[in-house]
Amino acid sequence: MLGRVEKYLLEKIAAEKTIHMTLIDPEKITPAQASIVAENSKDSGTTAIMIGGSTFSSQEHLDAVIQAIKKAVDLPTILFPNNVSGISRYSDAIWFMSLLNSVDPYFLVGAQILGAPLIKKFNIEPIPMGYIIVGQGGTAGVVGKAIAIPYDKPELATAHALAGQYFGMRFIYLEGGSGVANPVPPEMIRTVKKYLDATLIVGGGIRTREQAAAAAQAGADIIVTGNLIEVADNKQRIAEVIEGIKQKSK
Ligand code: 1GP
Repeated sequence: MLGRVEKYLLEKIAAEKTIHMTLIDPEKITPAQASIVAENSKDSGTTAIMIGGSTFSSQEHLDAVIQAIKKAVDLPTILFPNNVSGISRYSDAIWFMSLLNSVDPYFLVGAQILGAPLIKKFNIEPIPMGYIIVGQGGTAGVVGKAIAIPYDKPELATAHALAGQYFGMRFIYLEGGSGVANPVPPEMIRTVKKYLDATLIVGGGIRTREQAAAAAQAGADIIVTGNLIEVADNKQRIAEVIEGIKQKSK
């Protein structure tokens, strides 16, 4: 049976075609700032809040950030962990993810084995997701020891995505890397989407209405933005990205 958060996401995608999620990196923000970002993002029309980063934030701080978000908005929270330390009892759900193009078994299945008992204990909803790093890959690529798939090799991204699907992962994430200059190209999204029978998430370097519209039109079901919350006019900028998604939605 599907969990509550996954069901909510699928219903939103069915109704709106493509949805937006805001990624909050706990390392870069105080709990008070996180509540403001969550409120602003909700006002702009985001569907859920993801929490995670590529480097380290203390467990205590992560817990405080999530508690602040939960207090501020009634949107679901989904952990986006880079390691076992990215698990918090206060989140509704967690991307139970494997970095499919990592050369290190720790990021394929090792961290997941260490984290699984905690997820059970805390009763967090696990949502199975295959994570694929493409293009420059940013910090996530380095930390996760991934062999990033070049943007001009959409067929390789498709092979990874299909492998994830056949393993039973219901979500596939094409990650260009946080803050990268060039987001995942529409051609790669289109090719993966054509063959994939899973929900497709795209993120990394999406900053404008046009980029979001192009990703939505190419077939992204979920578009994630993280860095955008750091700019002064973040509320406006996130609203523009969501407008782009709506205008050009598939
Ligand atoms: C990173 O895909 C996300 O994991 C979001 O990237 O921070 O560039 O929006 P940005």
